[in-house]
Amino acid sequence: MKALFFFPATGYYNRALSNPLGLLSIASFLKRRGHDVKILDRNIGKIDIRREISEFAPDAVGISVMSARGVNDAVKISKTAKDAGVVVIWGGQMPTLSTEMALTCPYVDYVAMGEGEYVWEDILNAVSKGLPIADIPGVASRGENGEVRAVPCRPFADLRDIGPLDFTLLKMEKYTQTYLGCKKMVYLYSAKGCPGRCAFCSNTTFHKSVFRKRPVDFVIQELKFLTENYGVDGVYFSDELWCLRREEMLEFCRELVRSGINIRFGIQMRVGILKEEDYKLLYDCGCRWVFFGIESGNAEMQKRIHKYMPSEKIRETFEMTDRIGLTSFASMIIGYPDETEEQLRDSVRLMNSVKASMRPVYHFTPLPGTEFYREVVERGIYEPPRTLKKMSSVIETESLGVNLSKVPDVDLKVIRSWYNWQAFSDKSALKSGKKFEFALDTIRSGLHSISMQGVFSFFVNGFAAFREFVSTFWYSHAYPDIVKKYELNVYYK
Ligand code: B12
Ligand code: SF4
Repeated sequence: MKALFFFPATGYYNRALSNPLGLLSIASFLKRRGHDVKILDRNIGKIDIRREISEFAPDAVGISVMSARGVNDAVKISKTAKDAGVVVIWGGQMPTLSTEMALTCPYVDYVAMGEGEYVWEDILNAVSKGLPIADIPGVASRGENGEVRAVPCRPFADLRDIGPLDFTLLKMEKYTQTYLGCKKMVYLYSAKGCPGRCAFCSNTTFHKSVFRKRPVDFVIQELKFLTENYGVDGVYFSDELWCLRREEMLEFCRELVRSGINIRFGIQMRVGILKEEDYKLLYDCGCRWVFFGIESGNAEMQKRIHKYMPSEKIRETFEMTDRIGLTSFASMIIGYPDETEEQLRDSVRLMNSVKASMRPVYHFTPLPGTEFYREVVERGIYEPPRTLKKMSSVIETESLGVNLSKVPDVDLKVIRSWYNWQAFSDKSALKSGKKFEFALDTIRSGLHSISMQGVFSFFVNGFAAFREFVSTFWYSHAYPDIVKKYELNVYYK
């Protein structure tokens, strides 16, 4: 059977293009099972949807909708596929967490919820035998009266059964980017989920707070393939949590050294799991950056978001990574529901007292599938978008969509812009010591990403990038009173 997968265009996006791992995993799995598969990423190059569908003649079209950003293009692809008479299935985070909303699109036949590998295999088998798709575990559909009917998902798959990624299914050369000293960095995943229950994060719903590590031999095999065939010299492990147990780290390091692969990599970790000697070992094996979500510096807020991370422990961790020479990221969320100026000041204080190289700050966004989303909707203080069109205008976490805190909008914008500007104007402490490394990486990857989508998009997206730059500059320079109020410019030793 033939399956054609699309990754929708996200429009203007200030980050580099990155290889769609979810679709790659599904397609690799199906290919190994004898199906004919193709992945088309609408973010790289111009893709004529109609022509591709007519030439490939798929039995079903799958669209990966990661967030609200992909919705507009996903609708466009779905309409074209439906016009061609092909079954259309949406999957990924957005349709899993907002299933009813996804099914309001008249061109979507089904939503496949959760992990896509086995449900797709079932769908292709059903299509080949003419059996009903709506009865398959993990499939949601509209009933006769328009009501949503969802069959519960299978239990999570064993990641060994899902198998390794087949990178030949993507144009990997289009996705390599410069990043923190790497000339050709790509995304890879080595784990799924996280045992955490943070109130703002959809991991609790999507991964049911279950952490699963991929077999290390798959990851090593993939690293080998990437380095040998595409000259990849860096990998960003995009897992929510790279490792939960020290033994997993030890096993990876041992196997990486044994393989002889020479690569730089970055990971996302939680404070308190690894010790200094572990980070030292990771550094010796090629790890160069570690991302920590510290989320808030206020004890009460830490409790409310279920992070329970003492500030002292956070500071110790950053001192440790600093001593080792790792580039470290301390990431914070601002504008939580009911957050006060005092609580925000505590966050700024913590941010400015940790020895982090970079301090990314994100605006709180009520994401479907999260505890905060349910809470603010129930309390009636947040009116979620009721249509796909409205939903697609929500730019999660990067811009201030809705402010549910007790802090004025402008304060939130100044705080985020302040830290962004510090990174952009080279006032961060990147460990490579290269001048304006972050700014140059951002500009290079931004230009690469917007140049991929054709001349018209280049100008539209270029203008959006320019507007964002001006806004960051403005908010970080034009409000000295707010900078003073939160002591944004006071860094502690
Ligand atoms: C890597 C990553 C990125 C990369 C994207 C790389 C890429 N091109 O795929 C970058 C950095 C560019 C990125 C950007 C954004 N991201 Co992001 N990202 C992630 C991250 C950390 C990992 C995703 C991943 O690759 N996982 C590994 C693969 C194997 O799993 P998967 O993607 O979930 O795919 C499986 C299933 O979802 C399903 N599936 C996927 N596609 C399809 C399609 C079909 C048809 C079917 C049936 C099934 C299916 O099957 C797959 C295999 O099992 C997740 C968190 C997470 N760990 O899930 C956040 C996450 C998906 N991102 C998120 C957000 C908010 C964003 C941004 C909006 C951030 C921003 N402010 O700009 C943008 C949106 C970009 C977009 N395209 O819409 C949220 C989404 C929340 C939501 N939807 O409500 C997440 C969940 C993080 C979080 N907890 O908040 N992201
Ligand atoms: S925010 Fe991070 S630590 Fe918290 S639940 Fe989500 S993935 Fe886990």
